[in-house]
Amino acid sequence: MFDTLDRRLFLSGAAASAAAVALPRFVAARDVEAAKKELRYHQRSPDNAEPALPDLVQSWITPREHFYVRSHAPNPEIDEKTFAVSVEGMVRKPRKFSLGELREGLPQATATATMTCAGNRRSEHSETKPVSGVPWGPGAIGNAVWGGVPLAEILKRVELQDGAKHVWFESVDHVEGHGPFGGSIPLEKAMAVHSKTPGCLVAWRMNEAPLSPDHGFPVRTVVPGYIGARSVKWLGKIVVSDRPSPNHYVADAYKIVTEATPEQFAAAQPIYQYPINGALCIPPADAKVEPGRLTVRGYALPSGNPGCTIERVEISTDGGRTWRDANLGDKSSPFCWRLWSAEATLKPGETTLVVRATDTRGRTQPQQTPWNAKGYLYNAWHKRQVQVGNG
Ligand SMILES: Nc1nc2c(c(=O)[nH]1)N[C@H]1C(S)=C(S)[C@@H](COP(=O)(O)O)O[C@H]1N2
Ligand SMILES: [Mo]
Repeated sequence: MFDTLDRRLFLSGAAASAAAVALPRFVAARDVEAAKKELRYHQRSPDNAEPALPDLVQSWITPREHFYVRSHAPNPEIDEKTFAVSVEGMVRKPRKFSLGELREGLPQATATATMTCAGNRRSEHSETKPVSGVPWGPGAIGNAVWGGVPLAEILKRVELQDGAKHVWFESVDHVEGHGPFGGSIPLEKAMAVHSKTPGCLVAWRMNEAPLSPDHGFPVRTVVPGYIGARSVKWLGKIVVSDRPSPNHYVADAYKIVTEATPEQFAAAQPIYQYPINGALCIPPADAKVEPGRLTVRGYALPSGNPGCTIERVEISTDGGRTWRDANLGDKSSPFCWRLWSAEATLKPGETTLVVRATDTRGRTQPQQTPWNAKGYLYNAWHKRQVQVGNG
């Protein structure tokens, strides 16, 4: 059933090209829900899951079944008939946008952008000193074609008041002890429309299909270049303000602190952009590697600066003493990862493979990432120890 649905949407999308493609009326939430996932679950309901690393680098666009899920609360119940996104705060014309309006009544755009969790690779922080939180490997990342209404178009329609500086997003979910999940971004980012790089979206499509419940059905924000936490799923409310949101996930989480104390959280700035990153995905940790030639594969993510792309990826087969260039995949654009591969000749025994990426801003993955109490933004050289042959 789902295959048919997907193909139909894909065909209609291709035929209609850039024009807005209306979601067929007969698509029910439960059909979308049937989308299968091939992920390793750290936790269920709320679902927190990442793909096996070899699956992650099979294609530049990550199919939904291999796209990580990071949720703080179980998926909320949605009534499509009454669902609307309200826009309020420092605007002259506060109002609601119905789902029908978001899908068919407003300008549509697509943005190809990589989503990555600030906690991606957290388990490597824990090797220095344990940190709590979902123990992510390097799989909390994925690249998708998002479709929906440019956030700037929505904000234009409600007319911003002078002094507006930040845009808050609030979900309709409920996180135990914290209420709804929320995000916040500077107004400048919310309004940014670059000629070559995608702006922010109030998205209802992912890879030519309606968003699935896991990924925020019916609508979510997509903030290219920023940590995933700013791309709020199950979006119910947008608030324009002169300050960042007081929501827990802006004020007291997603900040770099050495101790998780109220004082440190109050003093630190929210994380917005993600830094350069990269990881080795093939061979995976548990692979049996034979002596001889091996194709090593992985991904590299440029820092979330507008216009920035991956310029170079280097690999080492001796733990980082000597390096050579990897082959870069053809597909590369701002706010998107780049896949890479390299041929390595491995001798029997223990070998440490290492990767580091550099972007067009000259930023390179560091040899070490300073430890922080919440385990965010781990982006050091990625190392993989492999036993070649019987050793
Ligand atoms: N409502 C809501 N939105 C959310 C979250 C959440 O828990 N609830 N998690 C955020 C985080 S931390 C990330 S990394 C991304 C993950 O998006 P995905 O599950 O579609 O991959 O969603 C963000 N949006
Ligand atoms: Mo995240």
